[in-house]
Amino acid sequence: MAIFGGRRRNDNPNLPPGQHLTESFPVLSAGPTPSISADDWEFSIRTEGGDIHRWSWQELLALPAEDVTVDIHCVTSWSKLGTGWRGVSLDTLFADVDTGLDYVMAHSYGGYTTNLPLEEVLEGRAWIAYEYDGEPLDPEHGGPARLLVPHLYFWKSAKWVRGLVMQDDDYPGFWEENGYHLHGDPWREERYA
Ligand SMILES: Nc1nc2c(c(=O)[nH]1)N[C@H]1C(S)=C(S)[C@@H](COP(=O)(O)O)O[C@H]1N2
Ligand SMILES: [Mo]
Repeated sequence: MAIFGGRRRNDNPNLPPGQHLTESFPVLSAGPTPSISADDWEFSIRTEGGDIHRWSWQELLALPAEDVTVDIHCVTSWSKLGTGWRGVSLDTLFADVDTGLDYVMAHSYGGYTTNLPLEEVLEGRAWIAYEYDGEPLDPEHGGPARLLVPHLYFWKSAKWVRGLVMQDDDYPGFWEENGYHLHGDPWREERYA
């Protein structure tokens, strides 16, 4: 650890400023873990005009899946490098979605929300993940499925995700309304508004 211009830096090029490494996998939830059975689970994308694209659990599993290894960065300052996930790319889910809107609000079972620009969840940058480290995703980490948007702080990766709603503007979600940054890029330390 060295001090440059009063700013804390670290020697690991994969570690954003102000972050430290953790080997454990902390659980951070604003409320209780909702329990959703696979039979009741559904994921949807809603566009302007009320158009709704829906996937049941079986339909999600039938889509092409990707195995991704990514670094995750929590705004509370822990980072975990090289985490392994399996899930469906949002490119796949958006393939037949026709929208002129530029923002999405992710909604979770349990009520959590978080906002994202559409272009930042496309082109291989976001997934609906249902396995972690080769195992079904633990309920406390968002199982049966969570959003995974690893290039932004981990609060953007909505656990127990149930759908995305297209928005005409970058309206704040749960943490963004409570002082977190609208965007959340860890490399720019976009922690708080
Ligand atoms: N539905 C939901 N998703 C959520 C949260 C939450 O409270 N509810 N917390 C966010 C925050 S602040 C972080 S850091 C990560 C934590 O994920 P983890 O518990 O799997 O480490 O989930 C994010 N997604
Ligand atoms: Mo977080």
